[in-house]
Amino acid sequence: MEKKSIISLFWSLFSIVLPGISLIASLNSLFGYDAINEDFPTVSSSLSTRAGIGGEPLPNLDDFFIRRKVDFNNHSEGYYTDDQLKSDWKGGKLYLPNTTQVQTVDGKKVLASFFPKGTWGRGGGLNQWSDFRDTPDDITEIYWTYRIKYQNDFDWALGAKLPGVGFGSVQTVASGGVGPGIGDKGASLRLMQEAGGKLRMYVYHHSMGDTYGDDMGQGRFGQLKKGVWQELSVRVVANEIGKANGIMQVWLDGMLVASAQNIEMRTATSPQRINSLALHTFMGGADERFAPDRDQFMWMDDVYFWQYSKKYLAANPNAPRGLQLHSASQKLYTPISE
Ligand SMILES: [Ca+2]
Repeated sequence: MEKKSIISLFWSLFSIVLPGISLIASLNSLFGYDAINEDFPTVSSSLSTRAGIGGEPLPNLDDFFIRRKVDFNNHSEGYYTDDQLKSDWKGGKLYLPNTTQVQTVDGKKVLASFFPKGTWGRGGGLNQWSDFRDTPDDITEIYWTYRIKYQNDFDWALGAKLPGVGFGSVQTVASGGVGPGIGDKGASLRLMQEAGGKLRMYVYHHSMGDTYGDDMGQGRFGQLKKGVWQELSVRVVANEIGKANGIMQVWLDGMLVASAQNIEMRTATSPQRINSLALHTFMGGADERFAPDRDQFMWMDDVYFWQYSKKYLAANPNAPRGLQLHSASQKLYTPISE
């Protein structure tokens, strides 16, 4: 009884202290781009402590500044709820009817995108936006990493969206065929799963000549598999104003599979920072060519939006930063690297 009270007192104190630490980190970051390279040892080590309580193996979280970590482990199975979505992503609302579920797959709680046969767009999967409003809008370089698995007989159809980011607020992000050009809207940078399980960049940017997103000259790349977990990572770095020199790089299972350095994500008058989070897994496109020929699932887990910590960058001068490209020979080190 007494021991229980002490533990509950500890947790009460812990839950008060944690948001306080995050707030301090947020305030630090208000001072602009350089704040990305500020050290966040307090935040990182508290994340380590918190994750360590579960007894799960840990990457060295001191090496990362984690903007979002979503593992679905504390959710009950069943249809994904607005409350779960909000607690995972700090905002957003599920489109209805929602088909996304929390399931246990290979012994792990994961997010299951369900695509009913013959549907596309909002017929299945996630079609949500969220944002980084809980952290200040100072992000000009970010990585995202997650595990992904397609069911054994998944029908790739003509393609589906995969998660990404947007510049500026959700309301002003360019997507859904607004081109050519995007005016003063914010760029959006996502991947698409294409026919045959290939990948493609899907970018709305300021020098865009087409109505829909651009592949930035990268064509189709990589090869997604069915029936196995794969690790997908993307890196985005904002361009210098007046130059189309922004970066997008993609890794599949640790191998660099595409690398673009020709993206104009911002102009002098458009949104400058990465504020928005595209939680997109839907099939499409906007017609039946994107519809699967069967009911099917795609699973995701351990979704991180992250940056390297200042401590890590200082200790690893060869780690790319800013407008430096990550080379193919350098192994990508992520919060879920094994
Ligand atoms: Ca999980």
